Amino acid sequence: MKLLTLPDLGYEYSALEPYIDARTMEIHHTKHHAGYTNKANAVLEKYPELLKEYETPEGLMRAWSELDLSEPDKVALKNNLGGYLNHALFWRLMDPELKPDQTLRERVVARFGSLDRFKEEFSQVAVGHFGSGWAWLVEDDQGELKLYSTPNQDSPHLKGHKPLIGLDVWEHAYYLKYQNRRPEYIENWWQVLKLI
Ligand code: MN3
Repeated sequence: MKLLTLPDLGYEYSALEPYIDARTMEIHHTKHHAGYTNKANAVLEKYPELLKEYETPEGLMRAWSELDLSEPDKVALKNNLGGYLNHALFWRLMDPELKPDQTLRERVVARFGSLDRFKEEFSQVAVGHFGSGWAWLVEDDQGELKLYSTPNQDSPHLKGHKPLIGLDVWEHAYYLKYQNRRPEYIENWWQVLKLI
């Protein structure tokens, strides 16, 4: 793999208005996501062998627990590579041009009973997560769909799980528009989630 580059959103910062405001999107992408990208690269530049050994950032994240780095660098890589990957997925899920994934939708309905029931359960996980973190729908190592939250920028890849849907519940994702009203942000987020 190569050093990371901040991915383009592929759509305007204003494209998710009124549910997510343009100013929040711009700061989130150009400051937060860029910061995770740069800080992950700062670690990778110290350990160029990682770039040779791992083909993808996801593969590197999955192998994180076994990496032989100094403790501060290891923690920095978990936080910042996690932040890089989590946000790259998050932007893609909300791309107004994204076509819904019918296969995933059918799997979700089979697993949770209905799309509405899935949204309710996912929202409960997101609302109930204490502090900064993410709510996830993942495919676990047995191929099962699961819901849970992770603290900070911890990636489901750390558990060997494939993240399918992720919702950023850090205050930086919603505070300008919603202040402390996380449940309202989450309820509105379903309007901009295009994957299912
Ligand atoms: Mn964020």
